[in-house]
Amino acid sequence: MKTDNTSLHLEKTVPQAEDFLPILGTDYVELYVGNAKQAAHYYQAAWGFQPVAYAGLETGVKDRVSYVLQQDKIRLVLTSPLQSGGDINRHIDAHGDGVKVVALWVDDATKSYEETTKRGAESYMKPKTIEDEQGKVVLSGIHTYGETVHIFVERKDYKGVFMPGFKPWSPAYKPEAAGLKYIDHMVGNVGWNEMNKWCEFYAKVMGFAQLISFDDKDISTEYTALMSKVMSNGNGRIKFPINEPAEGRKKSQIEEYIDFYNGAGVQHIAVATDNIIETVTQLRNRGVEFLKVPKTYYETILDRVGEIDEDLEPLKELDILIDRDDEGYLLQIFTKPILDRPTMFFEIIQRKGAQSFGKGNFKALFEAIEREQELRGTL
Ligand code: TYF
Ligand code: FE
Repeated sequence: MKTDNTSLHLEKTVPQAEDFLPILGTDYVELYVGNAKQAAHYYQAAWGFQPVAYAGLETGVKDRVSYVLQQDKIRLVLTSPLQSGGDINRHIDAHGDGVKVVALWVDDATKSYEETTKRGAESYMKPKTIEDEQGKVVLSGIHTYGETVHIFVERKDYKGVFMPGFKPWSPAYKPEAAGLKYIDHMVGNVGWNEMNKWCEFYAKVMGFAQLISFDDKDISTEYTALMSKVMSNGNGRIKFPINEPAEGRKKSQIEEYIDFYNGAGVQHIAVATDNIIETVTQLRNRGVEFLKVPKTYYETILDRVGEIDEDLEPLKELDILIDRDDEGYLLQIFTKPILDRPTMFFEIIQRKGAQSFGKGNFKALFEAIEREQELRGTL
């Protein structure tokens, strides 16, 4: 595996001025889960998310329940069915708990829908306006990989806590936040040889461009057994790496995901902090489990990344990984899968200039994942 610091650059296939899909940021991420009440408790207790809004029987919704949680700019919606049958149950049966919606915050949800569907996006939801005393929200949606969808959210005329249909939710239990700030990137796993198709989807349908952080010859199949490209929107606020499995010595972690998720889906959500030592200490104390790297990783790390602001000792203690590119360095760590199925996990990332994704850590990271696969007997 080569770990050279090939510079990261954006191939501007779409000049900023012509961005037909301006995105302000990630609006929310909705997971379909088996038991939203308990999932909400987990994200509060373990991750420090704060309760925001609720929809369910008490608000006149009969078939489902949703909890909205927030930490700084990161908003999660946890939704469970209240009845048998229907799309949510079917989604959970097929995939286990997982991300259904990656919602994107836009100024004009109608135009976002028109621009993307006319370029070939498959419609999920025609533009619709929902209203209450706090104002109105316009929503529209398109399909992406697997059963995942993007919903465009236009909320410039809305003052409420989340959106019409939800009421403020303020339970007495409010554990302290853990320093998570915003979603840095969200990664999709797609099937064999499907990476280019989905990268083209983001390029053609959504006007994204590829961030080049390495080229094909840098990828060694010995450890990685995957291929990955990063797609980014015009203003760089949205970054979607796309992985596909590759033939390696052992079963690709991407293939393991696809087997257990029953298809393509969101593999990891990377959340940014500006103090990773503090954040990871908090999360560990609250029961979040992270991948371990051999302590030998730290023996040569400073030769590879040079000087850093942090003391090495706490990073080593917490299994935090370090990488450098020509713009700076980054600190990152990965949780074990957060579900019983070996599917979704989280990454905690602190960027100190570097805009890449930790290529120099791939070998250590993938070996750590392989050790977990070994324990599961899925290699
Ligand atoms: O998002 C990324 O590209 C990094 C590295 O299966 C990575 O977080 C890539 C593939 C993967 C796990 C992590
Ligand atoms: Fe990542």
